[in-house]
Amino acid sequence: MFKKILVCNRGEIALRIMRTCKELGIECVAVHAEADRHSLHVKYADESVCVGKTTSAESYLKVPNLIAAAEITGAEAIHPGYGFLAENAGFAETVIENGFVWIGPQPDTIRSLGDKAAARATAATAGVPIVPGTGILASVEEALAAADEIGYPVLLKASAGGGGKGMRSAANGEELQRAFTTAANEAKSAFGDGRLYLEKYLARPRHVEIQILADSHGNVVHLGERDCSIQRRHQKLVEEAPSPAVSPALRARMGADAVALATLVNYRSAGTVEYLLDEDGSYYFMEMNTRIQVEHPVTEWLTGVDLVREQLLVAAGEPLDFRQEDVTFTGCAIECRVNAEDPSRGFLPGPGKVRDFHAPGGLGVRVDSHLYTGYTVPPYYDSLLAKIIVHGRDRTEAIARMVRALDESVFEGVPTSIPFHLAVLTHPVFQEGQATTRFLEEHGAELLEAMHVRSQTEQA
Ligand code: MV4
Repeated sequence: MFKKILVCNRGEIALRIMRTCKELGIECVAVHAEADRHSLHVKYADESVCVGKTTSAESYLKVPNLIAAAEITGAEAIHPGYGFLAENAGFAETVIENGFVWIGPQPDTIRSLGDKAAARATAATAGVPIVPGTGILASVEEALAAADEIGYPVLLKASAGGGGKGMRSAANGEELQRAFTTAANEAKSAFGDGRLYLEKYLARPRHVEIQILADSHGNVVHLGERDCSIQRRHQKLVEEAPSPAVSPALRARMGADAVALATLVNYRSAGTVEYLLDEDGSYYFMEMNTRIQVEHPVTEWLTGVDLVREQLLVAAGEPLDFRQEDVTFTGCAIECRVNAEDPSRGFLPGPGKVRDFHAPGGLGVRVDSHLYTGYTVPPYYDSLLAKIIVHGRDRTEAIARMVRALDESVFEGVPTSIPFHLAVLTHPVFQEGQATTRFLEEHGAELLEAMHVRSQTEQA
C-alpha cells in the first residue's frame, strides 16, 4: 500500500478521501488555493502545498503545480476526487508519465468513455440497451432522416458533452433544423468539438445509476443502484438507494449490464454506469462516469463497502477481496446536498461567513462536510456546504429521519437549500416514490408554496 498520497481536491471530498487514508495508515498531502488557506482539508492533512491564487483555473486545475506538489512531498499516488481534473485523461496521463500512480481508471478508458457517442457504441457492443438513435451526425439532412425513422420528439446531444451540456430537443423537423445549428455551435464553443448524435427523447425517465468496482485482475462487481431523479439544471439535489422503481430482478439485469460494459473496456477503479429508466421499466445506457461520485455514501451505507478504500487498494494492484454474491443491501439511504443557495430566489448562491454551524447527529445520520463555525464560504468554487446522509430500515423511516436531521441542522449566516429539501421530502409524489427527472418542472410551484408556508409557520 502507498505510504503517502496527494489529494488534488478541496472541500468535503478531500476530507472524505483523507479519512480513509488515515484508517489505512496512509499519509496525506493536501493542495489548496490561497483562498482555501483556512480550509478544513488543509488542517486535516499531514502536509499541505499552496498551488495557486484563488480561481480553480489558477489553482486546482494547474497541472504543473499539482505534479510539483507530489514531487516535493514524496507522494506516490494522486487521488483526484470529483470535479476539477477527475475525468481529464490528459492529467491522468501526466500523472503516470511523471512516475505517480493514478487513483482511477486508465487514461485511455477515461478518454473513450468521455466521448459519449463512442461510449454509446461500446455499450451496445457489450449488450447494454441504448436509446434508439444514431452515431455521429455528418449533416442536418442525416439528422432529419434519422428522426423520421425514429419518430419525434428527439434529443440532440454533444458527443463531447455529458451531464446535460449541449443538449437540444426537437418536436418536429423545423425545430430539429434550428436545434442542430445551435447545439453544434454551443458544443463547439464549450468543448471545442461540435460533433452531435441523436436519440429518441424519453418523456419522463428516472435517472438510475449503478456503482461498479473493478480491479486489475479482471474482477468486476456492482454495488446496486442510486436513484438521482431529483435534479435541477442537471445538478443532483437528492439521491437515494435502493430506487423505489427497481426490483431485485431489474437490479440484477442493470448490474450485470454495468459489469459487462466495465469488463469490455477493461475498467479499473470505482465507476458509475448511468441509465435512463423509462416508465415502462425499460432502461437505457446514458453515460459512464469514471470518478468517485458525490453521492457515493448512499451506496456505502447499504453495502458497508468503503468505496475510497477500494479505489486505493485496486490502484495499488490488490485484487477485490469480495465477490458479487458477497454484496448485500440493507435498508434505505437518502442523501441531501445542502448548498449555499437560496431556493426561494431561484437558488441564488450566497457565499459568506458561517456564523454558527451545527451538524445533525443521532442514529442513522452521516454528515460529510468541511464546514466549521467561523469558516467563510468562498465564491470561487461549487456551493456544496454539506452532504447529509441518513439510513433507515425502510424508506419511510429514512425520509422521517432526513426531515428530523434537516430540522436540527444549523447553518447560520448563509442561505441553504434545506427549505427546498424539506419541501421535496414531504411532497406526496416523492413520498410515493413516483418522482422522475421532470419532478421540478411538474411540481416546482407546489414546492415553492410549501417552502413559503413552512417559513411563515416558523416565524409565527
Ligand atoms: C435524455 C433524456 C431523455 N431522453 N436522453 C440529461 C443529462 C445527460 N446525461 C442526459 N440527460 C437526459 N438524456 C433521452 N434520450 C433526458 C435527460 C435529462 C435528465 C437525465 C437525468 C437526470 C436529469 C435529467 C433532466 C433533464 C433531462
